[in-house]
Amino acid sequence: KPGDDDLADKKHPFWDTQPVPSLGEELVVVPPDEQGPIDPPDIDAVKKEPYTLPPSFTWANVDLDDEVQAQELYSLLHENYVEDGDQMFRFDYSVPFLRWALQPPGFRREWHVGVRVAQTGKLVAFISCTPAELTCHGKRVQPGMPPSRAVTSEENKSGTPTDKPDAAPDSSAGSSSVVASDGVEGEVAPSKAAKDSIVEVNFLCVHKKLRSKRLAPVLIKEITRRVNMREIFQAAYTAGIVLPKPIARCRYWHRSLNPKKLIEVGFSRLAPRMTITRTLKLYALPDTPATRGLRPLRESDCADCCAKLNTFLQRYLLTPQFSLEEFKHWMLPQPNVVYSYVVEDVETKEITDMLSFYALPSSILGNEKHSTLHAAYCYYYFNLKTPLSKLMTDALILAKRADFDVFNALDILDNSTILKDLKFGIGDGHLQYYLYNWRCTAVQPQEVGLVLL
Ligand code: NHW
Repeated sequence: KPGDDDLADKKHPFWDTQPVPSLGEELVVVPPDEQGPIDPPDIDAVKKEPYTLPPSFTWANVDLDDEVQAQELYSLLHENYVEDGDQMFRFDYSVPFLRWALQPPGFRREWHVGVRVAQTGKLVAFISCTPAELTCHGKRVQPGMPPSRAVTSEENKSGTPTDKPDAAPDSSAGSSSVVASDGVEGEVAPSKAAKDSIVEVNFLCVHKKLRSKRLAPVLIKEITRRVNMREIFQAAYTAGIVLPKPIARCRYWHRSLNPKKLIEVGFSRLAPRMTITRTLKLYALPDTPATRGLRPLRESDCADCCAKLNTFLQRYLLTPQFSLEEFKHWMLPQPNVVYSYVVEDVETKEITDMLSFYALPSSILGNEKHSTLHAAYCYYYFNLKTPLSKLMTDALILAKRADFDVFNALDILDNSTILKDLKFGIGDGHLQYYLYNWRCTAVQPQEVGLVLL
């Protein structure tokens, strides 16, 4: 997601009306008792009818189980989603990736919000969200909720139930919400399971031909309304641009795996006084991982690994917590989507470490030789025994072996301790983290434990 600080000094006619801290607001130290919702939850104030779109457009939920609709969303994003500042690359999320990203436990089809041209049916805009559990400065981001339902190592050891109740039964079927002819749910029963969550918002996209017409604020208000209808009043999201107001400002770092191709497509440049031969040597990696006992994550590892990951993530000030069902969804390997490995101690059989990365290619715009940049992105890990530099080197080797051209990581988690040693170079953009309707002290990148796709 490209960096762009230009908006920082501008007025924000839309965002200035929303429950977010303003850009001028000081978030260096927000006292604990002032951390929490900006607007109190008020279900009665939630508008019951969808927001009005400009004439000739209609709301239409996108059903990713439907091949045609999944392909339509893919095409909208393939042609119109995030580009880098120089317009050389554009994210190219695959259909299986979109299904993975948008259909976790508890997902709702009404939160896959599309806008179509009424006459032609063409999909021209989209926004989505999925439920998640988030902790910020040790506090659940969702007021008045019982303590975490997520499983931790301590709970796991003491044998307490390790999973939250099933997600709302109607979550994947979409059948219990009354869907009107314009594709918007009518009457909505509050869902108990969903109330435990906040939402993570992603894939906001408006067709290039419809930009700067204030459609984005309508999409954001409509998804907010649909989430509020489920009695959820907080959200998390990231963006390359500066909006009111980031809770964290992070940077992407890039580790070349296929330096020749990266140079050919203009992703990187030959460093001064470097030849291509020396560059290839600099970034060369062994063929096989070095850590004994490293193997793909299996279903039978999940209860243990979920608990260990949740406990590990509690070191960070902004962090998700996963139920077992969510962990399985997000971590179990899927080719070309998500890759997860564990280290099993060869003597004790105990799992001591986990690493994962996800596959997010970018289209290469206007290059005759190459059309796709295969990028792996560092995802969640825990390391209870293996040093992080060794674990991450294995991640690089595995990504290289799976034919990725570059391995990307943010300076979140403990990543900044190893990035330079592992020959990552800093990218030119920032990635801002935001919370909607939640005021709290801003955090440093190394205090962020949340990865959004
Ligand atoms: S960030 C990726 C966003 N998508 C892209 O960059 C794709 C390419 N760009 C586009 O499609 C990951 C358009 O440029 C978009 C804006 C649609 C971005 N977040 O319609 P107008 C996410 O998906 C504000 C939030 O004329 P446009 C996270 C902008 O500041 N706001 O612009 C999404 C201005 O408001 P202001 C953004 O260029 C999180 C207004 O939109 C934004 O035609 C969403 C202008 O609208 C962005 N990335 O369309 C928030 N980009 O006040 C979720 C621009 O400054 C909030 N804007 O005048 C929580 C909701 C749920 C709450 C639940 C309780």
